[in-house]
Amino acid sequence: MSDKNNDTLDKTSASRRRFLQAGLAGGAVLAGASAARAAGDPLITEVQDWNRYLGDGVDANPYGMPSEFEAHVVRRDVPWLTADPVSSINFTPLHELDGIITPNGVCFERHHGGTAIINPADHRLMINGLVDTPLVFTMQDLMRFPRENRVYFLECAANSGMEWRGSQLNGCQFTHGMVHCVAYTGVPLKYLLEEAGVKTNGKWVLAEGADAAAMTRSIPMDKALDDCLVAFKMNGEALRPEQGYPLRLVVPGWEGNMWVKWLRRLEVGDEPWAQREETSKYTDLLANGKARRHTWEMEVKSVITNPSPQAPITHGRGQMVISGLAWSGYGRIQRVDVSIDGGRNWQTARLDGPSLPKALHRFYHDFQWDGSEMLIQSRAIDEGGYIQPTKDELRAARGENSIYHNNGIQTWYVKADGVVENVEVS
Ligand SMILES: Nc1nc2c(c(=O)[nH]1)N[C@H]1C(S)=C(S)[C@@H](COP(=O)(O)O)O[C@H]1N2
Ligand SMILES: [Mo]
Repeated sequence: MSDKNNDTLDKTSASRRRFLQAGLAGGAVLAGASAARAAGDPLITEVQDWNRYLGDGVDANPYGMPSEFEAHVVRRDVPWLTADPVSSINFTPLHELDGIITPNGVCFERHHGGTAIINPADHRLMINGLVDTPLVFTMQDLMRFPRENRVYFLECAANSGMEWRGSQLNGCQFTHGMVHCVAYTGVPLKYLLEEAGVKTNGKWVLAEGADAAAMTRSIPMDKALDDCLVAFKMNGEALRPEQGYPLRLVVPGWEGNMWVKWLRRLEVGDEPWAQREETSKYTDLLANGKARRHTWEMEVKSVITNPSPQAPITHGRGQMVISGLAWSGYGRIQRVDVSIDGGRNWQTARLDGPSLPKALHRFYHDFQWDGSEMLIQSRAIDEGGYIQPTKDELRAARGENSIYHNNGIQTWYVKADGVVENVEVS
């Protein structure tokens, strides 16, 4: 009798397992989400305060802020990297975000001389050097030029730099959080240069910031005329002060350092200027003692944002989602592969959301976790066919002295209890 019952039970649970596997897309039956389980739950059986009392009126928040329960979703820094906050860096909380757009309040900040506070009425943009007519624009002048809206990622060349010699920081916010992706509104730089009239020997543009660091970078004329923007809005509203209010240069796909904030001057010249930020910094020292310079493009890269060390698995085995970001300074992402066994086997992930050139792409891998340890990795391929390298491949090509342009494949070690650690496999 009891044997029979056990048989029946076994059959039931076996067929239920099959259903869970086959019924992924429907998602109707999820472990832990059944109505029966909620039967004695006071959150179901009793009326809650927020259901009983009136809430705040429309005047409570003239400028809306995230829910108080999202207070942990903030930029964070790494104390040993942040000896002096005016020349430092904080990181985007990638593991708390989804989709492809970074909310303005959590875009990572990198500044060399603190945040300049500029009244737009006092801001000027000068174009000088090898031009027919040197010009000075007010913000109002700029509003008279045709403007465009485009979504781009900005990645600091030093993103993942602390991981060159081995895994170190425990969280994708810290290993990969020097990136954000924003919808910019701005005037194509080409229109402003055309207005000034670039002389035939004008081959380079020096962009200069109005901050205390007066950041300067040389940009080749081809790029300046191609897709650069002089932007004043991010995600529909004015740039945040930290992001260069009232004006910043957008240099799509190229290293963040060139995206000069608080943009005050563009000088046209016939050769690069060899400024600090393109000689002693933002060059890549190779094993043979020579340095790569003018390494502008941010090459194809990806990272799994969930699960990750700051975002462990808390729901147990069964149906789950691996999620992450992929991007390439050369264009669109064509494909992302995900591995759960340290790169031995790969599955094609599902790209979702707009696929825009030089923007973040969101990927998902929906699968059944059997509860055993995993070494999870993602590997992106861009539309040019460039495949994201392993960290070993990267070191074989560039040695171990580099800081910048680390686009190697990241590994997260997921333990059976769902806790995640930053590791490397070779
Ligand atoms: N004027 C100015 N522009 C600047 C910087 C700066 O310190 N001053 N930092 C650069 C660096 S190194 C990076 S990575 C990006 C960071 O942009 P964000 O603060 O919007 O993330 O801005 C760049 N533009
Ligand atoms: Mo940077």
